[in-house]
Amino acid sequence: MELAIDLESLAQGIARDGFVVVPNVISEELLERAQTAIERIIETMRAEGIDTFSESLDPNEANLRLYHLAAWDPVFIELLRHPVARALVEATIGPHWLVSNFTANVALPGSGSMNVHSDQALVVPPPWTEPWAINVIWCLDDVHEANGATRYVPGSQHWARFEDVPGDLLARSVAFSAVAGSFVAMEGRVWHTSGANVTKDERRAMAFAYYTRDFIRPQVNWAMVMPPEDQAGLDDEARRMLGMSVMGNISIGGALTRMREGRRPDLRIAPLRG
Ligand SMILES: O=C(O)CCC(=O)C(=O)O
Repeated sequence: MELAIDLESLAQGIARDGFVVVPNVISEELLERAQTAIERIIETMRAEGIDTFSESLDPNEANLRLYHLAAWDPVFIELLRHPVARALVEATIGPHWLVSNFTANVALPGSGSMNVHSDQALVVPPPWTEPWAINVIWCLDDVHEANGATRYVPGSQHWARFEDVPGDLLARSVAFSAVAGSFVAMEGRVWHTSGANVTKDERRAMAFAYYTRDFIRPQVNWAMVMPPEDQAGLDDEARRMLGMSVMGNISIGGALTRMREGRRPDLRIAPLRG
């Protein structure tokens, strides 16, 4: 299924519009496993007395917030490594990235919007002149305006500082629409929010895989939230994505490295003086 996808035009869509919707990108089987995992996490949180309401984010308890999904169930690591997601992450923020966070927002009828924000502005001070972050938003249900699909502000990826941000953000925002099993790849500078779920009986589950350039400290310290026995089972690639390699922040290089330009084109070599 992935073979039919034109990655270059999807990446161009993100560069032009700030986002792209990739429909039906996973199998029914993978979608069902992710949906089941979300249900299981909610049950476990309730059983263990972990609050699903995040008072700092949401206006009422109809939004269920699930954090650090990759530490709860390996199906989310599978989503993090999805080849189309990864290709769009790398086309947008380059080859050196980490998974900063992976959360779900399950919006039940009656849920309202959070504050409109840009995810890059949460982790990097202005000016925001290029994308250093990207969200791959997995739609685990059909999402549309009435059930509270994520809303984005068109053109907001061009706002470089807080002074550029207008006051009427919600009025300017537009809802995404996608079927379950799709994702929306949205670069980190796009201002957005959750919609209000005004349906009587529709649940809206979306999971936000948030990738950032690797010099930005991730929002989650994966080594602290993932049980040691699960960490022991991770392969090298998963450890690298989650920032659990032995070394960190060594990818850019600079004057310290003795690598010769050309041998490692991924390293930027600063000229040595004198
Ligand atoms: O749930 C949504 O639609 C948006 C969530 C979001 O932007 C966030 O959690 O930062």
